[in-house]
Formats: sequence, C-alpha cells, structure tokens
Amino acid sequence: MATAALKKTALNSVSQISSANIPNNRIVTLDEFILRSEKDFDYATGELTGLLRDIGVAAKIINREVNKAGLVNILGMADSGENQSGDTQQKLDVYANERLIECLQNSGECCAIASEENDNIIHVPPVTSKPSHYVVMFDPLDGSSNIDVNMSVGTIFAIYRRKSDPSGPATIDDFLQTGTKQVAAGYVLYGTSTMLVYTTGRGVNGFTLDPSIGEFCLSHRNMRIPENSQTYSVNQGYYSKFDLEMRRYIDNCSDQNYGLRYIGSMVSDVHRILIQGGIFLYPSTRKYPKGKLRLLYECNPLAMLIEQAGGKAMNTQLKRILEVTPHDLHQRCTIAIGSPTMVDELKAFIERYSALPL
Ligand code: P6P
Repeated sequence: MATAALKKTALNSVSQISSANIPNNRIVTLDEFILRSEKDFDYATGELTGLLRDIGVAAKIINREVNKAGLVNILGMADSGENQSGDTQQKLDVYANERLIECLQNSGECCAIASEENDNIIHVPPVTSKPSHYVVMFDPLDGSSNIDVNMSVGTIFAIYRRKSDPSGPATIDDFLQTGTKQVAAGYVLYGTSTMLVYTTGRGVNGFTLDPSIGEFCLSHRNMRIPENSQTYSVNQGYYSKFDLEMRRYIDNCSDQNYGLRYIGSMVSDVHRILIQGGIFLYPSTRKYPKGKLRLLYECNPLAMLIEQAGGKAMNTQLKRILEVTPHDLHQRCTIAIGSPTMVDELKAFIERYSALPL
C-alpha cells in the first residue's frame, strides 16, 4: 500500500489521540499536548500545531482583559471610553478580535482570517518564504453583552485547509467550505475558570488555564457528551414566535419536567451540555427567520466538536450542520445541538408536526 494511503489509513484508524502518547501522572500543558498529538501522525506539518498554539496565546491575553472588565470603572476608565491617560478603552470584543488577528499574523501560519467583527476576509502576509496552507475563522468574543453582568463569554474558532493556489492570495472559497472540511475547531470559555476545548478530528480534549503558571493544562481527556439528559436550553421568551413543531417539543420537555438552563452565551450553554448532556436550540424567530447564530464561526466549530464527543447537530430542517452549504461568510442558520438521544427526539417532533416540506 502506498505511503500516503498507509498514512491515511493510520489517520482513519486512530479515533482519539493515543493516550499512550500523553502522560497521565503529571501536568500536561496545551503546548505539550499539541506537539505530542502531532507526533501521532508523522505526515503532519508544524503549521496546524503553530495555529493552535497561537490561538492559545491569544486566549491568555484576552482572558487577562476579560477578567479585568469588572474593574473598568475602578481603574478610572472615563465614560467616554478613555482612561485617565487618554488611552481609548476598547470594547472587549474589538480587543479580543485584534489580539487574535495579531497572534495569527505574527506567526504567519495562516494565509487569511475571517472574523465575526470584520465584513471581509483579512489576508495574512507570509512571515517566511514558506506558503501557508490554512485559513482561520473565529467569533472573538461570543456573548460579549454578558460581560457587563459578569456572565461567562467565549471565543469560537475553526481552521480549514485552503483550497486556493498556495502561491497566490486566499479567496472567499477558502472560507465557504462545509463544516466537514474543518481540520480543527474549538472554543475558549472565559468562565469561573478559563478553559480551551478543541478537536482535530481525533476526539475532544479540554484544558484549564492555571493562572499561577500561565499555562492551559490538560484537565478533561477525551470528552464524551452524555447520551441523554433532562435539560434543554432555549430562549423561552420567543416561545410564541416558534414554529408549531418547536412549541410541541418544548411543551414535551416541560411535560416531562425537564430542567431549562439558558445563559444567553452559546459557548457557555454548549459547554454545559458537553459536560452534563442536554440540547441547545436556536430555531427561527420573527426577528431571525433563518436563525440568529452564524454557520461558519459559531455553529460549524461547535457542531464538529460535539459530534467528535458523540453528540449531534442539525438545523431545524433536519440537515446535519456540518453538511450545510455556505454561501456567505456571515450566513446565519438555525441549530439544535447536544445529546444524540435528545436531538433524535426533536427530529421526531419536527417530522411529526412540521407543516413545511422538509
Ligand atoms: P438571544 C450571544 O449574543 C449569541 O450570539 C449567542 O452566544 C447566544 O446563544 C445567543 O446570541 C443568545 O441570543 O436572542 O437568546 O439573546
């Protein structure tokens, strides 16, 4: 069998990072984990490793500012958004966006970036003569409106291999790829502790920031979502505006005394579901008939991660999120994501009550 085919077979046959390669009797930092994981497949290049490490650095910088957010007034930031020395106080999502772009530009491991904060793609000039083969998409600070009330927020990222000729600039088609083409996806949750959770298609692993050493440390190995649960997560305030099938499903959750948990920060709600099980729903509403959440840098990365942990993610037309065809960088979509049994249960309700041809 040709070398490439052997390596592809190796990749397919290893569903998770081989635990033999990761020590379990001492601290394992994100950097060490990424480097050891790369060694799982000798064909891997250092680029993806570099990108994941760049995101880890940006996350630490963002975390420092997010944690200070509550001190803005104490630190004397004027209402005008300027501090006493006249420095302009940036909105945290703008700050997070700029730090992520800087960290990725400094290493030059990607050729272009797309962000929730920017209308168009951002080209990244090569730092060395070596052309880059990856593009990165992110929502720099999802749920940032929660910061003022000290609720957790998150960064969501997705990494793709470029399709365009590496000798030329990236194109929009490098970004308009289905979620199944993601080579890595993950999020950073700035909560009671700061966690980075990611997948490269070989299982899901979680790292908790230890502020005393400034390192993300492996804390959740090979994360698996509970098969079922009795918790659902939806903005109940829109109930009367949901389609019939969604209202019937929510009625069923209530009839079965399921618990409702909704933080209003997708990363936080999905992280809770990854740990404890449940289903997160953002169906179409009058204000967002196509759904509110963005396909490319919110739904796709979280869908890859939840599927890698054994869960499911579909839109309310029953299409697997990772197979939805993107047409626009900032395309919105509906989503139901979480424990496989609960997503299947919702699918049955939609098939039974939907007036629309699916
Ligand atoms: P709503 C935050 O603004 C966000 O984009 C997601 O993080 C969150 O799940 C959703 O919107 C909340 O939206 O309409 O319930 O306030």
